[in-house]
Amino acid sequence: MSRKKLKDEASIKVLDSIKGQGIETIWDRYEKQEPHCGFGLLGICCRMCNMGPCRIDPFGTGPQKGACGATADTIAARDMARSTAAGSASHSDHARDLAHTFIAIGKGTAQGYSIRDPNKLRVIAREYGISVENKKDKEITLELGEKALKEFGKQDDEQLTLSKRAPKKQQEIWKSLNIYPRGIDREVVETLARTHEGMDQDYKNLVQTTMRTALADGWGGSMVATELSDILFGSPQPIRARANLGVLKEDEVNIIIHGHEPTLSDVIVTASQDKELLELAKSKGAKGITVAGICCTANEMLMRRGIPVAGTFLQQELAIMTGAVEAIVVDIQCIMPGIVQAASHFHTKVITTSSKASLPGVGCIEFHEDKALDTAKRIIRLAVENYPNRKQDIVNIPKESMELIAGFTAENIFYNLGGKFRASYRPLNENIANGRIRGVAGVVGCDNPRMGSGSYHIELVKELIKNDVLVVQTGCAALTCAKEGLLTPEAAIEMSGDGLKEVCKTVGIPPALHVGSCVDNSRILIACTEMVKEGGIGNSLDELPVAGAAIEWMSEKAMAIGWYFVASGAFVLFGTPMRVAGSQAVFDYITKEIENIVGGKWAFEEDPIKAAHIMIDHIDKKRKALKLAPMLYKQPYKVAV
Ligand code: BF8
Repeated sequence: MSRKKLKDEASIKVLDSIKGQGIETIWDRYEKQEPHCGFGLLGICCRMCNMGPCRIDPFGTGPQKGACGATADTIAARDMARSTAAGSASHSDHARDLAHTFIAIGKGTAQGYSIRDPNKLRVIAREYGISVENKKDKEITLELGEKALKEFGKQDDEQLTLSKRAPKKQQEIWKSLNIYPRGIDREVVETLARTHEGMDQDYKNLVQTTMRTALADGWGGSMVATELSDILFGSPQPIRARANLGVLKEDEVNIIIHGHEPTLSDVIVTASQDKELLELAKSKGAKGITVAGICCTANEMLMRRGIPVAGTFLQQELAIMTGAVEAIVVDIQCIMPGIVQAASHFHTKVITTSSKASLPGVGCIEFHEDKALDTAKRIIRLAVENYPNRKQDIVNIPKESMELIAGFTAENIFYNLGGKFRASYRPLNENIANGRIRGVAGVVGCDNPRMGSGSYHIELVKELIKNDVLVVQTGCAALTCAKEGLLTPEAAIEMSGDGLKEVCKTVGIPPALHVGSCVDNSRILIACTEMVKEGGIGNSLDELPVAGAAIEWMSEKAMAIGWYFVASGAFVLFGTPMRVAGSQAVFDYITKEIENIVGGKWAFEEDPIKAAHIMIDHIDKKRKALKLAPMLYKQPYKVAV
């Protein structure tokens, strides 16, 4: 069933090629899980203590309380809070590792790194209160790394990126609601403590801690990860590349980099050009070395170095099944255990590099900054030496790959919209105000076999741009839409509404802008803040004609992202409710009532066309409240929802 919604030709071809060989994929395993447990889906199964698991009867005839007396409201809200804390912890721990890398660079113990954006180093250092006058990069890098690291452990003080950047109105709301986050670690720990058996039982209070923890991530952990990555690996600039399995090469050594932290992958990309290793590859019969990415490591390397993208989360096993991958090198997050089983049918070596993400039976070449280049070379050598083991007769690389433009940021986007003579958000705000652009939508997050296996993102984005909504994208949603050609300027001409087409054509940008990996959703927060600062389309984030969606969301990180946007005043749509539908009270609270409290709220809709129009309706509601001009051009059609 779930495979029927998969529309990606390259993926379908690989799946067809392995038919009848007893090789399992995520779709097979997903289908074996069906029908899924209704209690679990509704969020009314409690596993917090050893009196349970306790289940609440959703039809009202069976038990309505767990053994301790917990209701569906407590159980659902508690589960949501814990998941959001896990998601926030994942993004933020990624940021912490980068801070450690900065310290290592500053101390001169890191190997193979240089600061690629010294200007941004100084800008961010100043923001952190570090004096930069007459100081060398190394010195500032050390101080910034140490300061950034301190953000995690703050007990009562505010995080700097948040207090200095978030719009005033949002900060006042957070203070009045007692959801102004303190240090990242404190918020995550407190959420875990508050969700222990016998602790917080009031669902509204639990939603409060959920929002505070997510805000600590969005305006803190994730934002720190983005800024430090820009400084270290270079601030992205629009760059052309290609995406989909067709980027793998039949006659070269193919190495997949997969995960989220680019600290090792960046050095792998550099080392793949090493003369000695290229010679070694030739001696083994390969014409060269191709490094291609999967998931957010792909996004990080794509937007900074133009590295091709092999695929999304759902394509990690499929890349191996082309038979043409010598090594898949994984760091952290979104690494399916299934890749080990997939690799066992082929010659591919799976290499883990972090002690935080170990796979049973798989060798780890642990990454440490002081030996980064040596480690990268060792990994590449292993891959190259594995090339003769490739069975050329079973190699099946689909030809599909698509051109894309990646690398837009909150900083460079105004150059692209206004040109160097008008480098501000004014052109964007003006075109929203005058009705050429209806508003802006973030379409982000995972691809999920429960949903459209990526196809829902594509349908959603096509419907949005057709109705003059400018789209910004991160994560696997961005990679999925890239494969469909939506991240090209041509998509504006072929698929956008007349107003959006006019703007994109004038400045030569795609109607869907790639703004990075999942931690880079923080860029969208900053871009929205800049839109507020520029004026004319809302005085705070909740007034802007914007909306967000992670229609195929899968990971807990997506929940953290969704929550920090809602708490910041945005409208956020997920395809399925976050395991809270078993509590009517929690469901109503987060989809309705909460809008009067923080300005943002949730919506849940699986049908991508309906989802697009729910978002468009929200954008139109905001336009109306702001008394903006009617849309300039008649729209193609409007779906009644
Ligand atoms: O962090 S979009 S599947 S890769 S969780 Fe994972 Fe989801 Fe992809 Fe990036 Ni984000």
